Amino acid sequence: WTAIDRFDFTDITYHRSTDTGAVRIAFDRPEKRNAFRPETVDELATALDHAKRQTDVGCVLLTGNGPSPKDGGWAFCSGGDQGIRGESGYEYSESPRDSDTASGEQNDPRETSDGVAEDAPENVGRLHILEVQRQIRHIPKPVVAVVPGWAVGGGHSLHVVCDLTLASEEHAKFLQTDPDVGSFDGGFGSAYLARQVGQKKAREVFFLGKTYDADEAADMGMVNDVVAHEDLEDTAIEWAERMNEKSPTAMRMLKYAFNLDSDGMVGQQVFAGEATRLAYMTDEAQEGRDAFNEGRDPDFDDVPWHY
Ligand code: 1HA
Repeated sequence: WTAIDRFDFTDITYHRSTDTGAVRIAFDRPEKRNAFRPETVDELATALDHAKRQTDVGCVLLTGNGPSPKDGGWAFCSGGDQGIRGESGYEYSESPRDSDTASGEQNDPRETSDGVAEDAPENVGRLHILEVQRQIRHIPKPVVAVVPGWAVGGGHSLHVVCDLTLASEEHAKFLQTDPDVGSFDGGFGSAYLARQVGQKKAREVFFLGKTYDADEAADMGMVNDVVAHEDLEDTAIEWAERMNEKSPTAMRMLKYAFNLDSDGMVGQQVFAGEATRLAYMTDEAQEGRDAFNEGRDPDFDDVPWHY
């Protein structure tokens, strides 16, 4: 792996495989079981957006660094950081508003009379993790959840949203605590989980809050494979290699086809966008474009009505 160091990430690490065409994005707060705070989610969004744009990268591995220096525990992600949850949501550790006013500097022309820069992001107390879920759904390449330990709460929902899940035999554990902490992922985390494991089992996951080990999660249908902890990352790379050998267009269309069923008209829009991209590459579409630009009627006479 080579570190992609153009970003100044503090809460995640971001690497690119030197020879596989894969990137590895990892939560890097092991002492908190890789819980995410607003900064973590913003970094994740940036890394996923970057990964999306790399036309020679065919697979994203999403994982959690470990073990914890405190107690040796492993985690994929334990969801929202409960320690920074304010009265109306999750808060940035240093509010841009607070730091601006605290600095006492009043000379920035962007600042209003109360010393707050007009374009400074406000501490809106919100985790944009659902946007990250949508990024994972829509990134045109497979995203693999590589689960070395706990996948809990919003971390559990992230693994559910990923295209594939690979779990550590010894350390992976799956648990939904949302209703214990007054939270509820009423979107993919629950409804899409039900499509994976069935309604009764999904309701059990949320309503009983049992902990499942890797084998139980695989039997349930929400984990694709279970491997020895020491083989976890090598297996993930093998999967990435395997997927990278396939036709990029076919893989993209398949991912969007699988999504369509549960994405409604947004799914149709994404799938149709890809169909348009393919159609634009034909002589037929280019004749339409050229005719317009040349101010003449299009000539589709040679285009067969395929059946
Ligand atoms: O559901 C959503 C959302 C839904 C819709 C829209 C947005 C959403 C945004 C977020 C979420 C959520 O993620 S809600 C669910 C939030 N997460 C949790 O409720 C999990 C809380 N953690 C645990 O249940 C347990 O810690 C654990 C099962 C993950 C691990 O247990 P273990 O191995 O016994 O370790 P433990 O001693 O509990 O934890 C180790 C350290 O990590 C502790 O810190 P320390 O005492 O050493 O200082 C612990 O406090 C910390 N830690 C673990 N999880 C979190 C955490 N700190 C902050 N936030 C955490 N989530």
